[in-house]
Amino acid sequence: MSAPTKRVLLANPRGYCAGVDRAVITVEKALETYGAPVYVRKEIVHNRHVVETLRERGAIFVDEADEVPEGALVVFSAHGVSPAVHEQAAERGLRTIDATCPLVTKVHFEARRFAKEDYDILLIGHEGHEEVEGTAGEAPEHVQLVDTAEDVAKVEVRDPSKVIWLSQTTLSVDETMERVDQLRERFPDLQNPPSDDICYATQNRQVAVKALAPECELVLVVGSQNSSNSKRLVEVALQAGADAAYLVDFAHEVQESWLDGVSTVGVTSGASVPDNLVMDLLRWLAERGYGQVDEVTTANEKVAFALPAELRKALKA
Ligand code: 2E4
Ligand code: SF4
Repeated sequence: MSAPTKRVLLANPRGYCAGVDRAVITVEKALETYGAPVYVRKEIVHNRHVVETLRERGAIFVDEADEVPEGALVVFSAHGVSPAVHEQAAERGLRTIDATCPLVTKVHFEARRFAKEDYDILLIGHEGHEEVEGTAGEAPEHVQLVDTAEDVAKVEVRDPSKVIWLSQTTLSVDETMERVDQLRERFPDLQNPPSDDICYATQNRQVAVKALAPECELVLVVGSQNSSNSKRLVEVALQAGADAAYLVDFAHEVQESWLDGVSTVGVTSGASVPDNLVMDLLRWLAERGYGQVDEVTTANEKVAFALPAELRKALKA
């Protein structure tokens, strides 16, 4: 009997989204334009390789704006910041470039708008994640964070006819809808956001991994441990029928034993992952007999965002 064919199913879309591309280019251009060091509040995107590469070029990553020397230049990460962080930066006389993804900014607008209309806002998202800290910070008096199913029972609202849910941009679509159903059982008049908060890139990457996972004994997701959207791809792959799924930053982290008895390996990557890391993984797999690569395409992305206005102005000058 001949051995079963070994192959890779490669998800498309995968990797960089428009918001990450913009944020990474923002730091690169800031370094070129102003010279090192350029301070960056938090990781510009949640990817070890990206952060290390920018650090080598002169970016200094800090946790808070008060670690930046007065008058220096600081870039805010793609995940967004609360108004309090903008105020803190202004107090220290910092020059700022805001690399918040426009699709995160859209959710900030929604939070401000519904707070102004005096809604109770139920923000579905992961406790402690920078993005929900920024969004909630737009209207702390009006926002309650709903992370787990247990949180649903803890919610208290002033007027059950004036409640809306919003969400983090990088959640699992299915899990979020579960949470919404649970919330709606408690608050039947719960309103939906005016448009999807889970962004196009998050949704497209989940659809692509769902399409290939049922055929895979193993799915490898390239991405970092602190990357919400990358972690969700592992969960979605498992829910869609993959026998096993793992998150790895680099090809060398894949354990040979994961390949035992595997004929089809699914490969994808999070929205913060440069494609050269996926190419490294494909080479690593080819060296082990998985040289046949078939792409599974479920969407054709054409989204692009202009660079932050502060930077465009400087580049024109
Ligand atoms: C900003 C918003 O949010 P997550 O942890 O998935 O961030 P990551 O940096 O991995 O991905 C890019 C990104 C940035 C996603 N949403
Ligand atoms: Fe923006 Fe979506 Fe990319 Fe996040 S994953 S940076 S919200 S496009």
